[in-house]
Amino acid sequence: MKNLGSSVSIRNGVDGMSKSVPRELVRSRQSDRAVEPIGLDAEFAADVIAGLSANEKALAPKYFYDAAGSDLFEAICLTPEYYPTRTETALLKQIALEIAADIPNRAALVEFGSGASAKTRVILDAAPQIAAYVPIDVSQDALEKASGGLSLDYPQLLVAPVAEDFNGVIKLPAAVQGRVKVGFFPGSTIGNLTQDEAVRLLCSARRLLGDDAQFIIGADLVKDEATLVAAYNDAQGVTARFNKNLLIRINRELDGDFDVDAFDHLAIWNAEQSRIEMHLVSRRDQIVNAAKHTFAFRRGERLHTENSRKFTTDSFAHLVAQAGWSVNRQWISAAPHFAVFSLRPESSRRFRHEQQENWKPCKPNR
Ligand code: SAH
Ligand code: AVI
Repeated sequence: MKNLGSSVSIRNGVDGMSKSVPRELVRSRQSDRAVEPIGLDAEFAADVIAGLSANEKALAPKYFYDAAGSDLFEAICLTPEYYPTRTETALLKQIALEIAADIPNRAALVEFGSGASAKTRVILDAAPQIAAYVPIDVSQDALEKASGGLSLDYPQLLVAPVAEDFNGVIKLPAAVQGRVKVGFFPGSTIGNLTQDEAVRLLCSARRLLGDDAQFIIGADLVKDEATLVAAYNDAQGVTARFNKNLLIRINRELDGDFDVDAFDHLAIWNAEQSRIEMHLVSRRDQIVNAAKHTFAFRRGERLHTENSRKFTTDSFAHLVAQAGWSVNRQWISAAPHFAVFSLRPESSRRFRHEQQENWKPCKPNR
C-alpha cells in the first residue's frame, strides 16, 4: 500500500484526544513490511500466482477492495437490484433501540469489514453510551475516509481504526482494553467467507471480544433465485465493473497485462452450496502476464472471484454454534428477507467441552 504522505484526523490512543495522524500509522501491520521498489505487494502477488495457476482459478474477494473497488461497492449498494444494503439499514433503524438497550456504558464497538461505516452510524445514534469504535478493514482508503468522517460527526467518540485482514490475528488497540466489547459484522460479509474461514473468524472474535460481549451480525437469507441473481447482475453493470476492477488492480499493482474487455462478468446461483458465485469468464484463449508469471486462459474458462453465501436462520445458528456463540435474538426484515442476529458467547464450560469433543478451529492458531 502506498504512503500518501498526508494525514487523517482521528480520536485515538489512550487519552482519546483528537489528533492528526499520519496515514501510514493507520495502515496494516501486515502491510507495514517494506513495500518492494516496484510496488508489488508480496501477499497479493503470492495469492495471484497461486490462484491463477490452480486448475480452478480463484482469488480471495478481499482483493476487490482497493480505493476504486470500495467506491464501486458503495455504488452497487445504490443500484435498485442490490437489496441487502437498504434492507439491512432499514431493519437496523427499526431495531436499533432494542440493540442499544443491551449495550453497557462506555462500551467499545468493534466492526469487522467496516467499509464506509454507514450502518455504524445507526448504532451510534441509538447508543450514545458507546465510547469507542474500532473499525477493522483491509481497505485503507475506506478506513481513512470513514474514520475521518466519524471523528468529525461524533466528537466524543474515540475512533481507533485497524487496517488488517480480519481472517488473520487481530490485536485490539490498547485504548479499548478493559471495555465491554460489542462486535458488529453487518452487510452479510460473513457470507463471503468459506465455512472454515467463518468458523475461524467467529472463534477469534469470541476470544477478542471476551465473555461479556455481544456480537451483532447481519446475514442475507435464502430467497427466490431471480431476486438473488438480479442483485449480482444489475442492469447498469456496476457489479460487472466491481468484478472486473480486480483485473485492473492486478494490472496496476502487479504489472499485469489483462485485457479487461476479454472477460465477461458472470454471477450465478449455486443451490447446492446455497451461494451466489461471481466469476470472470475468458472470452477467448489467451495468455496473461502478471506478478512476473504467465497464465493461460482457455475460452470459457472461469476465474472464481467471490462466493456470497445465503443463510437460513437454522444454518446460521449452526454456524455460530461451532465457534462458541449462540443466537440470543434475531430480527428478520420483510421480503426480500435479511436477518440481523445478536449473539452471546456460549458459557465457557460448555464451549470448552465442545472444543474438546469436536474440535480444532477454536484452538488458538498461534
Ligand atoms: N460493512 C459495510 C461494508 C461491507 S463491504 C456494509 O455493511 O455496508 C465489505 C467490507 O469488508 C469492505 O470494506 C472490505 O474492504 C472489507 N473486507 C473484505 N474482506 C476483508 C478481510 N478479509 N479483512 C478485512 N476487511 C475485509
Ligand atoms: C460485501 N459483500 C457482502 C457483498 C456481497 O453481496 O457478497 C459484495 C458484493 N459482491 C457483489 N455485489 C456485492
